[in-house]
Amino acid sequence: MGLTVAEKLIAAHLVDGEMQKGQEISIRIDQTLTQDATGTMAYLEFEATGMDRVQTELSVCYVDHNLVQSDFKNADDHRFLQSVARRYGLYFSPPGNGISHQIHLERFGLPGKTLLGSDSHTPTGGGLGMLAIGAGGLDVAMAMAGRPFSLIMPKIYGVRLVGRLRPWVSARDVLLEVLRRISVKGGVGYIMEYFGPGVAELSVTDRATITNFGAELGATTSVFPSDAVTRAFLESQGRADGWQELTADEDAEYDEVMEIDLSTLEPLIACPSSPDNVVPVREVAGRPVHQVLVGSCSNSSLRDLTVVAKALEGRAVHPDVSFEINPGSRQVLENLIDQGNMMPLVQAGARIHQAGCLGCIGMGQAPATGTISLRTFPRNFPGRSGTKNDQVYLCSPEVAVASAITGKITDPRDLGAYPAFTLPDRYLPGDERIEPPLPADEARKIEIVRGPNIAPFPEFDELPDRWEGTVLLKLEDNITTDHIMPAGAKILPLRSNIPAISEYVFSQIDAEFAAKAKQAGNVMIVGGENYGQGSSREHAALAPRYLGVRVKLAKSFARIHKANLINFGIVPLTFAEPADYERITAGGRVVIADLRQAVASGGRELTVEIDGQPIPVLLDVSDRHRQILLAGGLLNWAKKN
Ligand code: MIC
Ligand code: SF4
Repeated sequence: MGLTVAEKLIAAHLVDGEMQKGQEISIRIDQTLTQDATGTMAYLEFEATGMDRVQTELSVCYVDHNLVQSDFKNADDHRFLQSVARRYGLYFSPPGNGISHQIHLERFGLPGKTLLGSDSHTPTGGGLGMLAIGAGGLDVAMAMAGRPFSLIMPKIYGVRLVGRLRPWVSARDVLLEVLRRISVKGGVGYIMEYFGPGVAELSVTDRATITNFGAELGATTSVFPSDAVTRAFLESQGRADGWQELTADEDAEYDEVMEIDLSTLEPLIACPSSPDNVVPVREVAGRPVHQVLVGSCSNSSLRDLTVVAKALEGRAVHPDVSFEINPGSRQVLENLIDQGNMMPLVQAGARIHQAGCLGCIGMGQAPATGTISLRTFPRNFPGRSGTKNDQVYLCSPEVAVASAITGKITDPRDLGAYPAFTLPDRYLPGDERIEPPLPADEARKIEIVRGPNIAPFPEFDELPDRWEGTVLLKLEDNITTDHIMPAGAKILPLRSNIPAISEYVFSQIDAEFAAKAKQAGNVMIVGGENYGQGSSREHAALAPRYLGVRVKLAKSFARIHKANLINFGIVPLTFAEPADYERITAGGRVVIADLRQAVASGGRELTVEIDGQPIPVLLDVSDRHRQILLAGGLLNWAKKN
């Protein structure tokens, strides 16, 4: 039987296990990326491995999230990261250079390679035909130390594209359509692989928008083939040498297939407050908007900003709208200026920001109370914008600009003719500020700069024989890591300091959670389906663990969060009978009489006693995971081995 693109990528990197769906496999990692908000921890963890230099073909340390320097904390972290990159042989991309995923696509990503990134939107690289996977910082640290990455061999979901997008409809609408069909948990356990004649109609940055936003399906990653379009993109980046063709075999078989006729798509929009709450724009057209943001790793390429600039030529932004541009990278900015497309933005009244994540992670740009904010971002989880009860809609750059002009949600087809534009055959590289790795002898002389914001990594104990605790929270389906460990301008700067950031665990849900957890000492959290969706932030496991959370019981878990729980010694249990969820109340007293023995035994079934009632639960983890849980976490385990 022939292979899909994803299977070929896995086969070429397989170091352990068999490519049988549902079985654990390990793959070699060629490249890694980190961003600052997860990177500081990842490098503290890398240091703990005792390695002298990264072992990958290429590793990049980006600073793109914590750009607001309202005190010393973020600036401290930036200096720490720069010194770490110099010391351990990484590329370093400083603040202002742009978003990790956009820059990686432009300057480093290559078809046929594997990329592990400490950010859930790492699958952006799938647009180039890479196997690009998001993971917790500790997994990325281990990959930098040369260890293979372990994952469950995913099933392959083929998305067959036919036809061609019509004017004013773009890549964002393709994934909104997929989200509309299969929801934020529809991709769990799958790699989404795009194929069919419609693929050739999409540029690499369009493909990257789709694989990036595909993170919202809960998928392991998403991937496109590498073809002539990929080669042309690499040529435009002066990197054609790295091109290789990578396509699925004629007789490749997908576990599921859906077909999308691009020519039938219309402009779509995700309503508050989930990326899968998708409707055609015309259904919500006319609602007044007060903020429109174009940016983020999903939609801030040169193409995206060029369309916006062209649509604004001779037009102005509505006076009630704050229209803001967050460029994806310095390269995007340089080329936009070079092509003469910055002027229409400025003259139309756009607010131009530095390249980076900014409001996408609540670093500024919070919307006004009770108003609608339209964003070309991948996430609109409740409160993520920084405003309580926010009303954030997700849409394409086309819908964004049309709405900014009219002051209300607008189907861009109402603007008339689609603006003509061309993109450069050869981009200005825009990487003046990217520092290449130092040679090993120079690197060894570098001293790592640790400001007071960098707290040492906490020590954790082994799994106890018997565990008794309290159900402190009982939560519904689709709880995000933004609920568990919120971000935003106030909390993000504490990412390098676990004791400090742990004070904010679940603070959106219960402002007293941290105090209650410390008092209870041993805590269990109960959740519904798809628990922990969203970000790769390991702080959503690490900080609760610090507060005494040792067991989580849910109907199902999101992939990265489950891996992070195991990495920090939190036991991820699922209900054997989902109906038992109803039998649990917050405040319940939990006893797991033989926890250690149950984890060590290798058995899948165990019993948890909650308020005296036995509840059958499952522990679906590999043998390696069991060893990690017994040791109290991956770092403890790695030190022993
Ligand atoms: C996000 O979009 O949620 C983030 C912020 O980029 C996260 C990483 C983080 O929490 O630092 C992600 O997507 O993994
Ligand atoms: Fe940054 Fe937003 Fe992309 Fe996360 S989703 S990496 S915060 S731009």
